[in-house]
Amino acid sequence: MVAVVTGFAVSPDRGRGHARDMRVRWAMEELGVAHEVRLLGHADMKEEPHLSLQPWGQIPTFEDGEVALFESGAIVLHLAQSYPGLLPEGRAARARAMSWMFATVATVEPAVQEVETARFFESGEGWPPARLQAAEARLRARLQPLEARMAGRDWLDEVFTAGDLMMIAVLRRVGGLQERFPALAALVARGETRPAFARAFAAQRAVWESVLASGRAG
Ligand code: GTB
Repeated sequence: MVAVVTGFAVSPDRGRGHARDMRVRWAMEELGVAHEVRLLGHADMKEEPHLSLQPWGQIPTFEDGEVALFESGAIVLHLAQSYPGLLPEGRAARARAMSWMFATVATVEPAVQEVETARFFESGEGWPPARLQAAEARLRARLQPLEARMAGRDWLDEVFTAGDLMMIAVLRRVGGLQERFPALAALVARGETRPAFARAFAAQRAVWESVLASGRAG
């Protein structure tokens, strides 16, 4: 049996690998999990059977035999616990890796998303400059301690873990990282050079290339 993950049929990220199926695809490539991707249009996402898998009609979801999951962090954690390679052996190091996973989705990603919402998704909706600046300041406050932590390190902890994978997937969406947070930009670059990342990126990119070729890009 092959695991199935869902992704956008026409991704608003235009093939940049910024949507949350990318982290699941990447984790599966790191772990050697055979999988297929079920591509969904917007209407498919908001009706059954997808709604039974994801209450808000979002991607990604994950199905593997009797396991059906939503929430990208939960999916990556499930994968990391099911196959060796993304969580260290030692109990303490394993627990720290999970902390980084939760820190990504609970502490860093909301700040990234708030800035994205203001800058891109709701840019025409008159966000007052002061509110945008406040969102930018909240994001900086999340990223500065991470930048400091990365001094002299390759990864967030001793070895590459699911915590790095999650954090890198989110940091890729931050504009001007190289200029403002060079150590985080280096972390992202390190992640992006991993063969598993390249395979996952190419797979989602191929979906966008076929959208372009078929004239459905909009
Ligand atoms: N907490 C959930 C998770 O981590 O799985 C959030 C899932 C989620 O936000 N999914 C988004 C979705 O399905 C796609 S990834 N949105 C459609 C909807 O809600 O109707 C978010 C995303 C979208 C687009 C870009 N982009 O264009 O760069 C980046 C990220």
